[in-house]
Amino acid sequence: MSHTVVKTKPIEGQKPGTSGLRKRTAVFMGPHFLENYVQAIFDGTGGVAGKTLVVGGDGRYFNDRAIEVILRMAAAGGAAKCIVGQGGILSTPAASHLIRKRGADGGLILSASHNPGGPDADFGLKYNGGNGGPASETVTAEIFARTLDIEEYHIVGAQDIDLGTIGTSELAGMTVEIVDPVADYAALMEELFDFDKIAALFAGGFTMRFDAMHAVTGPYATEILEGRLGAAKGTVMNGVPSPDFGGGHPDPNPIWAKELMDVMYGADAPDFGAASDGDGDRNMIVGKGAYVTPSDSLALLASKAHLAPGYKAGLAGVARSMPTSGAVDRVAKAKGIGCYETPTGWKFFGTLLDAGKVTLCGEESAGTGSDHVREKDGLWAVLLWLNILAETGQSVSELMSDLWGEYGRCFYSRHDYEDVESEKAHGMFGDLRDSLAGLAGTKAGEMTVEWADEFAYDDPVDGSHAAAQGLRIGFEGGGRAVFRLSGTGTVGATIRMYIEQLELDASRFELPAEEVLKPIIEAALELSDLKAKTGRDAPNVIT
Ligand code: G16
Repeated sequence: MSHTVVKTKPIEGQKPGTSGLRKRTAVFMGPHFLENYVQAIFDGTGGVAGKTLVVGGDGRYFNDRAIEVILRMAAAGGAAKCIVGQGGILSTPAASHLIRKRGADGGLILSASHNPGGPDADFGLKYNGGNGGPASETVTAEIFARTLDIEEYHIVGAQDIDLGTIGTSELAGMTVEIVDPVADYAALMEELFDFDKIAALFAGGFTMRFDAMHAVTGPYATEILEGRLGAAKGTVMNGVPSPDFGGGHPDPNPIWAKELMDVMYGADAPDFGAASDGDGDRNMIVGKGAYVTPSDSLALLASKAHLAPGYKAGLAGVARSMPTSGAVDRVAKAKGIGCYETPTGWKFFGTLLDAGKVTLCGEESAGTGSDHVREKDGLWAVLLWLNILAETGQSVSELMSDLWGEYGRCFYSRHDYEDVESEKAHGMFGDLRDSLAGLAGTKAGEMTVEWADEFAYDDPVDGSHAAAQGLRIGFEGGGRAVFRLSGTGTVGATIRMYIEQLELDASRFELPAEEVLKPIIEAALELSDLKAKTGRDAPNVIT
């Protein structure tokens, strides 16, 4: 078998974002692009000689072709073994689990997460370390540095590996093991949750719809919900992964999971609804006519996790990303456990989880997870909800009303301005940053600014410092607005504006969020001058 050393040059645009590298599929398929980035990952992580890697992805267009390239390059680099999900399929949390369970040195996960897939849409590649979590800031910087001075990559010439057949084969001295992508993950879920109790709930007539959005959780949800827990056939909708996600946008929020929302807000709605994203790490929870925000879901799970066997000893602590609402903080305070506020990106939870400081973490961007893996985990969150519903016998709405009654309600919303001209977005951001120091005391509409700052984070475990993690404006009365530039977009810049207001008056809990949040939204738009500076009248997506 030939080992080829291909001379190459750095390619622009290989700076990893919040979660690996995401680009248009056509860019990844361009000459040397994928190969350069894979070589940069290998080199940036100290080479792959003698290592074991987990490889798999969300099944989007180019997934299988890219895996064949990665395998041939890993073989050329002298890797001992690659463990690959059958058909090239591995959800992000399942990959994280497999890395940990097999003691692998790391893994390559092919996904652009919730971004659409297909030849004209998006592709992505991320590296996870031996703890099963996203590469740390330091490793990401090493990989990026390597993309800037790369001169060659290594690849063996070989026939394609048959990804469809479970078993072991050899590729230029490297072992390739094709594994069932679902089995190990499902076994882990059985350890954490009371499957008998949840099965009894379904047997008693409880109904559910899970929208896999034509993405990777289809096979996982079908096996676990319909197979092991006895939920009715048809509980899982859009359950067959397709290379372009059925032409959809596999992002589990009320906008993109409209099909599920229509079911849950329609006549004869089932008791419980949930959805997951492209690579299976995000989740959306919705009861009969009752959407639960990700921030509220995190708070509810933190308050009731002890009802599931895997968490019966209680939680060591909780963590949330900075733009996530403070709902979980109030639960943690009442429980007397630690609560950490980290920058956006799951990687920042890794050190806290590894050090045993937190058990549960979550983000406003529909991610919730625990120390069972080092990624957020969509189906895990759904199963924890099911376990809680089975134990309490309450409905989603009842659980949420009780939570608000106990801790108050954090009204919350996120406005996304997508594909803004990069220069304008950065201009607006820079101006707002410059004005922060003088904002306290400023009046904007009905609101008065109490404080403003730029969020920075010092990791309490490894001491690393992360600067420039979002602009925050706190208002008198406890309201807050946050501005961030997305790290996962593939075109132009995406500005996210997050708005939050804690309400303790129970007579206001049922008010529409838009009404409660309106004065803060207007004040935030005025202070940032977003509309004039970006030329955008309204957000593209409101969640
Ligand atoms: C990724 C990270 C998440 C993070 C999100 C933020 O999500 O894994 O931890 O919250 O990006 O995205 P943005 O920078 O666009 O706000 P995913 O699901 O895309 O991998």
